[in-house]
Amino acid sequence: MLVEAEPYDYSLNLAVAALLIIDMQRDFLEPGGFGEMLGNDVSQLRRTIAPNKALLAVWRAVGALVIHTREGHRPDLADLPSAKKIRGRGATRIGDPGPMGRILVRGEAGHDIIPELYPAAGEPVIDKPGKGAFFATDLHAILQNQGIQQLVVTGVTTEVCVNTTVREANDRGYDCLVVSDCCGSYFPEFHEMGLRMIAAQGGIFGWVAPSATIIQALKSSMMMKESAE
Ligand code: TIU
Repeated sequence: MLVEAEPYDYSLNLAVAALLIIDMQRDFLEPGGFGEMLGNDVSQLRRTIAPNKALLAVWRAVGALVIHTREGHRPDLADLPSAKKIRGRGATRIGDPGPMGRILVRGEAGHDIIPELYPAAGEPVIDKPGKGAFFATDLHAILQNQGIQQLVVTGVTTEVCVNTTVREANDRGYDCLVVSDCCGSYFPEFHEMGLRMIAAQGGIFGWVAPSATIIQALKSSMMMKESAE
């Protein structure tokens, strides 16, 4: 199916496509977590919840693969580089206690995915120690094992974990379609530029389209499938 996108139509093939939802965690979207600890206004990200919910519902209805990621570290912090721990010179750091448990530590409430987008049984969750979802994870192996070639990418934040992941995916041969309103940044101008950097130069890293266009295409394909049956 063709999805109208920047810089040109994206040819979405659900048999080889996965929806990759990046780091929609309480630590980034709710007060008291890592995002706020870095000095950010978390309300900037919350506008992405409703469109992600709508896209996720339709994606699940068509029966295509959904993968979630979470940024965070082992409780013993053995996988936390000192450079990452001390960066920002903040009073509260990764691993320190916060209102939702230890900041960005696996198993803590703040590290988990927000209830609105909680993974369904059987949907892989990738725990990643870095900004990119491929670094030090089994994401590439999981995608290869399922024959995935296309990634529809959403989540936070546009210029940090979404951009890093899309760049990593691009170099590994995946065609990424980034969903503009399903991504968000603490900085609106970085969100805008983060998306433009992906689609510029003929789609140097991938394609960009709004969720409404993708949802429309998915619903049309479901209707065509039903009428053929
Ligand atoms: N700070 C910021 O914008 N993002 C992160 O630290 N991680 C993700 O983007 N997930």
